[in-house]
Amino acid sequence: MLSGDLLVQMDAGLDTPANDQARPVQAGGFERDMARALAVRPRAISPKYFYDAQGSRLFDQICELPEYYPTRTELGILRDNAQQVARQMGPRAEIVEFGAGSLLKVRLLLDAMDRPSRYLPIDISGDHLTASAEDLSRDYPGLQVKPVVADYTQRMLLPAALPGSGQRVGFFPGSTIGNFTPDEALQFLRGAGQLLRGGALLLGADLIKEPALLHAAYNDSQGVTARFNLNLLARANRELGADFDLSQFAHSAFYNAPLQRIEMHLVSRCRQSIALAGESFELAQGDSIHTENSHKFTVDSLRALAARAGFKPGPVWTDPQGLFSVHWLHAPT
Ligand code: AVJ
Repeated sequence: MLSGDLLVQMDAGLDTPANDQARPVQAGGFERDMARALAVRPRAISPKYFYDAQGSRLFDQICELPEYYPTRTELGILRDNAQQVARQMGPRAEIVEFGAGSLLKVRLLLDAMDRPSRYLPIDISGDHLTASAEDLSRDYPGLQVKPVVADYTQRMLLPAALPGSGQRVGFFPGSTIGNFTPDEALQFLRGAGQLLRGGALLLGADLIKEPALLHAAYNDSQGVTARFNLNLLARANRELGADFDLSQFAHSAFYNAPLQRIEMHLVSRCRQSIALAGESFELAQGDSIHTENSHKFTVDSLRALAARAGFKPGPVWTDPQGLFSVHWLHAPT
């Protein structure tokens, strides 16, 4: 059953540092942040702007690439351990998904669970969310599906627990936690701990590995990741009337070992100036715009981070090659 109205939240007016970043990404935020990205040193923008319709399509293609192991590895871990995960959840549990991307992943959970009570997918994109929620609802007639349009990096509130429901379980797959800086990750986890009080968080985290494997995953031979990265500039041209010449920017992705993260950049191939928001921005040859960090973890570093946010680490599941990890984390009581 798709429950009545769509719960829409902007922000609760609380003073988190990045608060202004998150309001309707659609309205004004992108133009201001893109202009700021070109004005600050080092030049940098949040990876959340990758995901317009075209960017989301390209991301789906990334997930199918032979070199991009995280998606299929995490799916394999969830499939192989669905019974154990379902046992942790217990009867009538409610799932709160942060960034309702892959309905495939939550289906693996729902199929194994004992009478799930409700599914609350949280996403910034309302259109996408409503369509996905309707699809899922059709396939799980006994399940209440209640989409929440919100930016989960901001403080937010959830509907009260249903009478007779089991524990509330957060689901944050895909190693999206890796997009945050360590401080932002801590802040996110603290917020999630409050929303999930007394329940748990099921979290996917990509693991540190041989740099060549990481490099290949972000430099695929078909160039899909490069198109995904460059789509940020194409989006700025489409939505903001900017004049980026995509052929004059190179995709760059590398593993920064000391900081344990993949960095993606767009590097200017020449000296050029960009018109955006009534201003002009100069780039020298070799100047980069930092577009994404994707932090990698060890099982222990992830558990230590979660513990700092008040979670009590529980079981961890990995694949036989140790590429990816899925963590059960008990929320504070
Ligand atoms: C969705 C953030 C987990 O960091 O691997 C894939 C995004 N960027 N290829 C990741 C991404 C380039 C992805 N996350």
